[in-house]
Amino acid sequence: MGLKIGIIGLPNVGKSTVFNALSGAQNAEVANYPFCTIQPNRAIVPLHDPRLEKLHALVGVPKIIYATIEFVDIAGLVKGASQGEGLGNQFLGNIRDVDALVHVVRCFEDPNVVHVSADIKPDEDIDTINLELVIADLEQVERKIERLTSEVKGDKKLLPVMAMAQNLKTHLEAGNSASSFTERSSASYKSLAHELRFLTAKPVIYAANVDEDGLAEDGPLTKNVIEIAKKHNADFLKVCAKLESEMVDMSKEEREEFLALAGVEESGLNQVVSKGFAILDLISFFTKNENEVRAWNIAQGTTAPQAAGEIHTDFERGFIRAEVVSFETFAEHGNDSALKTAGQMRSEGKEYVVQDGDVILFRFNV
Ligand SMILES: Nc1nc2c(ncn2[C@@H]2O[C@H](COP(=O)(O)OP(=O)(O)O)[C@@H](O)[C@H]2O)c(=O)[nH]1
Ligand SMILES: [Mg+2]
Repeated sequence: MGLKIGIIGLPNVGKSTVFNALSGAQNAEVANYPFCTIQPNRAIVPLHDPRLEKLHALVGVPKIIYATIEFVDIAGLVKGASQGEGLGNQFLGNIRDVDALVHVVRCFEDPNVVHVSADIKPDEDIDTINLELVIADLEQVERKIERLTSEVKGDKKLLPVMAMAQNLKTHLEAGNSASSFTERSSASYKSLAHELRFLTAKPVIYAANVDEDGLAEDGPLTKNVIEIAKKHNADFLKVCAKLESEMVDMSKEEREEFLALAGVEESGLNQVVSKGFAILDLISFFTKNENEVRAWNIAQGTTAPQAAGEIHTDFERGFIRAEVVSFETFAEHGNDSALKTAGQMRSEGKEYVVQDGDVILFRFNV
């Protein structure tokens, strides 16, 4: 599954610094002026999973291939972006392509780094960005209503969609996001959302970018972000982008020591990746052969043939059955022959819904 998470926020809040640390490479230029990152920058980030590492050790094959998430550093969101300010429209298009958003909010004080407004007020900064997203969605809905106005004349079945679009328009006009629209479960809304891919319907994680002191203890700016995340029913995490970027070239041990010194247990970046994965409602399954063990991301509820299709479309078409064992059971027995002797390897058919942590061997015809 091509999972994409967009990093958004006002200029100079630390998006590219977070992105660089994530990609581990300094390929998104970090600079102290707005609009530095004009092209969207993309990084493929592995999703570390201790289960896969254990599997790798047990199976003893050369390669370990993690499931990945793609991060996109999206620049240029400023007040007026939806009206084309600061190359705004182009950036809004980039956001439409992603599955979830990490909204970086500046909570560090540094007189050397220019902020877009005189003071750092997280709630106002967040509102500025969110309002641009709402306006962009509103424009989509308005254009859709225009199209529907002529289409309903020939097709009365479109009337409920039209009514829904009108309701949604009213909802957005009041400054609300699509994710708080109460009719989200209706078929008409779903067809609109599927077509228009609302920016404000995407799951959001608010990431407070704090200074070193802010990591150990929440300051007033961070508390402000936490409050807003609660209000929006969104996830929250804290990251010190500057610190993370200093850790890029360190070994695992050095990093742990460094984090301990800063008074934190888990790196903010790890949380960006793991919360990003969690928010997308995904699970992982594992495959293995003589060369590699590998993890794959799938949505909850994916059937065995669909999961096989993640690996190769031919696998889905020619699917016969899947030999399945849970990670825990595999780890308990240690290898395939022990599993078989114990009668623990299950043979599953087309209807089987893959579970998180399944170790699977697909049988198929080509
Ligand atoms: N003091 C401090 N400066 C930071 C932090 N994160 C980013 N910066 C600086 O803020 C400036 C803008 O960062 P950048 O990542 O380019 O912001 P972007 O415009 O949101 O992509 C750069 O000079 C960074 O070094 C931080 O956590 N603390
Ligand atoms: Mg940037």
